[in-house]
Amino acid sequence: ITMPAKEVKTGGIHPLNHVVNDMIDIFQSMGFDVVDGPEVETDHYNFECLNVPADHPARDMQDTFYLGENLLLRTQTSAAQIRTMETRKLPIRVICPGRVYRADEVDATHSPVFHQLEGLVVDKGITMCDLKGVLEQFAREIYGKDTKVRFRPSFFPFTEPSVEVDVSCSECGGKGCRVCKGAGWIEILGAGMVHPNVLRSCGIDPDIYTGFAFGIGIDRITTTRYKISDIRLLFENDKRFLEQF
Ligand code: 2U9
Repeated sequence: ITMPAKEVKTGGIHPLNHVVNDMIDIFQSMGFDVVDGPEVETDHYNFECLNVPADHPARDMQDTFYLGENLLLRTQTSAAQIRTMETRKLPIRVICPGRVYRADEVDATHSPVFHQLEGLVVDKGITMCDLKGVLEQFAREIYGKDTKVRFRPSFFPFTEPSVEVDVSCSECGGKGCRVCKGAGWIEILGAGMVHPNVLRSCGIDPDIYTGFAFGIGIDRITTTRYKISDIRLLFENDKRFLEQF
């Protein structure tokens, strides 16, 4: 009984969870509910409902792991939001954080398992103005109130029009540095107005209702916030890394 007790090491919160929790707080304060869905999805919910039919070239960019003819590991959390549109009464204002998969090679910035937080708003009279307001507010709360936000035109099959959103680099304030690779801007998310075909596939009349959606890569927000140089550190569970958060 005189032997010294074993040191009890308490667990900590993983950096990804710090970031997800902050993101959830920000969106909940703007009236969003959190929804969840399975990681094993059907081709129908992961692709077909999102305006990506079997022969669409966008399937290439979202190649994933197939568990059978129609079963796969989800490439985005959108399916959970499709189910929300099918079952909930309108208006809808939801976010869906979770793990997603793509058949990517592992390197410092890519992982076949990563994390997203997607959001969806559907109501009468929703415009691009609402999209800009919500995402600017999010960027300022995550990166600080002086953060500048830039919207660039882009393409996604499930949104039209589509944008990619950059924030001014929090390291150099926009001058250009190693963190932003000299650009002064860091890309943080993609977004757009929900494509009428997506609304229609959930039984919502796009002539009456409109909506916007966005997808945020949680791993990227985490690596830029904590200046983590290699995404693999987030998945190796090395205590010497984890105890720093
Ligand atoms: C529904 C309809 C549309 C979600 C969206 C993006 C744009 C996007 C990327 C962010 C970084 C994927 O993890 S990432 O590589 N996502 O750019 N996601 S719009 O659009 C939806 C979602 C749900 C029903």
